[in-house]
Formats: sequence, C-alpha cells, structure tokens
Amino acid sequence: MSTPWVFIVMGSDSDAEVMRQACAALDELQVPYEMHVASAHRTPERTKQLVTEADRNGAAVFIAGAGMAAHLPGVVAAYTIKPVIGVPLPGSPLQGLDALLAVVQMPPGIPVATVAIGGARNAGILAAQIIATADAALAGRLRAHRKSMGDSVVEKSKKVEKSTR
Ligand code: RP5
Repeated sequence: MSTPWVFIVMGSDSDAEVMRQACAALDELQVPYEMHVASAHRTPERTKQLVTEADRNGAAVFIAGAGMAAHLPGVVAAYTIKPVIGVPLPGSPLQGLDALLAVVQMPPGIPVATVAIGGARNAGILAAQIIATADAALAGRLRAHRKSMGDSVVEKSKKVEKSTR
C-alpha cells in the first residue's frame, strides 16, 4: 500500500469482536488497514516480524489491543518510532483494569497513547486523526464525522425534550 495505512494487531482472536470496532471506524473514514493476531508472550518473534515489516511497508500508525497482562502495545512500541495506540481489553476477572494499567504505564521514552478499556473505535478515529495531519481530504471526512455526531445529538434531544413551563 502506498498511501499511509494503519496496522492493527491483537493478542488473541478472542479480542476480535472489540477490535473490529477500530476497523469499522477506519472503514467509515476510508483509511486502509491490515489486522493480525500476534501475542507479546505466546508469539514474540511473530510480533516483532509483523511490526518491523509493517513499519518498513509504510504503516503510519499502529493500534494494538490486548487483555490481562497486556504487554502487546508496549512491545509494538519497542519496534517502531511510529505512533502506537493501545487498547486495553476487558474479559479478564479484573474486567480490563489489569490491561489498562499494563498499557498506560509505559516507561519514559517509549510512549503508547492509551484509549479507554474496550475503546477500539476511538483508537481507529485517533489513528485517522494522526494521518489527517498530512491529508486534507481525510481531515474533511473527520470534520464531517464530527458534524454528523453533533447533528444526531440534537435529533436525540428533540425526541426527549419536554417542558414543564
Ligand atoms: C491476552 O490474553 C489476549 O489479548 C486476550 O485478551 C487474553 C486472553 O487470550 P485467550 O486465552 O482468549 O487467547 O494476551
């Protein structure tokens, strides 16, 4: 792919349902992406290989989602200087708080931009926003997306508005 694209990776196929929300956001914004499964712990060599290949092949932003002892986003960040967005995933007995703390507490020098527990949609939008800093057409689509969200809030308000005056 010659245009900037997003590399998405998750620790297990059990993460796919949540991580597909990142794909949905990128589809809506017409941003190309690839999605893979690779584990920081179970397949460390595969993780390194996928990230270094994607980096070499023009991936502009990396999204990594993992649950439990969620080291995948940090490991991805170790192999690239491109922006990495971490998605802490729920599903553990600690309901994702474990993953949140693992993803957000990166050591100084190796940042991971962390979204909310299960926040894969925001990860997709944030990745698009990063690419849009150098892509005016994509910036326009992001502005249109914001406007339609605002319009839908007004529409919802109309349905619930009630006056007691
Ligand atoms: C993490 O362990 C994965 O990201 C997943 O959220 C969790 C459980 O993985 P599975 O046992 O379902 O493969 O590494």
